[in-house]
Amino acid sequence: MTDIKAVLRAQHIETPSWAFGNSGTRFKVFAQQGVPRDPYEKLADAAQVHAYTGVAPTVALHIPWDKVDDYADLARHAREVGVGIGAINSNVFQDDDYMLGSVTHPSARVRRKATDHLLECVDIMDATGSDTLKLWFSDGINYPGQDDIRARQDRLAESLAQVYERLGDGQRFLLEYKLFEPAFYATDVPDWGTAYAHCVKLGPKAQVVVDTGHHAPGTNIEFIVAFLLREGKLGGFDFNSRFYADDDLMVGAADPFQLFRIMFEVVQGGALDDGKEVRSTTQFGGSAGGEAPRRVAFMLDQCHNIEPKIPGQIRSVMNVQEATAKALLVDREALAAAQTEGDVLGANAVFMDAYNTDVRPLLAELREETGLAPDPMAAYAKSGYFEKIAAERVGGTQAGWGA
Ligand code: PSV
Ligand code: MN
Repeated sequence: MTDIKAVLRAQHIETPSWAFGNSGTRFKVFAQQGVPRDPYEKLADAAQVHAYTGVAPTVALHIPWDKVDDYADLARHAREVGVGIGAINSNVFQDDDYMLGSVTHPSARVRRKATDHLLECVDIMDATGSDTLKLWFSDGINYPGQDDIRARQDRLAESLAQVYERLGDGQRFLLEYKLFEPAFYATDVPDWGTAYAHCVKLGPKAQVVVDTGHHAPGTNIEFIVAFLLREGKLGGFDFNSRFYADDDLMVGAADPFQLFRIMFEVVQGGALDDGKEVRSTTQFGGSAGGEAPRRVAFMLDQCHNIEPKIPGQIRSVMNVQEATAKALLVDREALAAAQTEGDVLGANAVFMDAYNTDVRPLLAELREETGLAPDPMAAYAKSGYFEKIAAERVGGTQAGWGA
């Protein structure tokens, strides 16, 4: 039987540096008190999330939002405050040159510039020790006939191949898809199938990342998760929740049942087996040779536009933990037996029993066993950290997403 507590103790949820900066919609970015002025302060805030939850030991960076002169020094600072550097997120969507696309742009000069940025991100992985590059392209077209859809796929493939070649041993990239926005007619990587096809062609160091906010309403995300895991091509998640489009709200806030269903497929697919998900490196998926990290990265990709940021991240991590605990509680033997017998209602009851279990006491107990406070939200609120950063971080320019 699965040792549920051991798996939960080994869980690893990655926080995004940008969640600690100011954010908003295209209508307004609201400034909050105590917001970091630089990547060093973002890492210090992310370390608070890990300090109170015990399961958020790495932080994703976004380049150029987290551009510094010395990345090795930034990684040293991260270690000093108690976290590590996670995925490096590229950004080829905020330069005037990218109005008509980045790696799929009709101009070879712009494509070169975009691909060079992606290669620079691999240099940053080398300097920080990160093993994962996350690629999301805002590329697409707004009007029928604007550009050649098929030629844009060729250009995408050519750029991805260059980045793939540059990856070192133990490094990988995750290709992220998104249905629409900012392109409104045809996005160049709109869905998991497109991302999957490019990754399969490239080999084991290319995997798909599922951002839970990037689908058409009603899409069965857990099916995608099950399929990609079966193919060895699920590289990770960008967790968040949504009511309408890519809302980037706290994961588990809009639809905790969906999060549970996703985490159940993660458990079923063996991605959390005995807590071994953390940084094992064995060949996984694809056809070509080469070592690639096997783990599924559980990352948050959220913005806290109106709620305080550090508690917003703590709550999100707890929501993922709760969904994971419930998924682990599913009696899989009983479920399999009911399924084999064709007992539709019995199988559904096994599933729902786990979802309807209150796992908060279990998680509180687990935290106490590992020397943490049982309620991370209350412990953080009592710590005085917010009052300290609000008083200290005066002057300078608060970090934002550069929109
Ligand atoms: C795009 O919407 C996205 O999900 C990508 O992961 C970006 O890197 C991130 O959001 C920026 O917040
Ligand atoms: Mn994302």
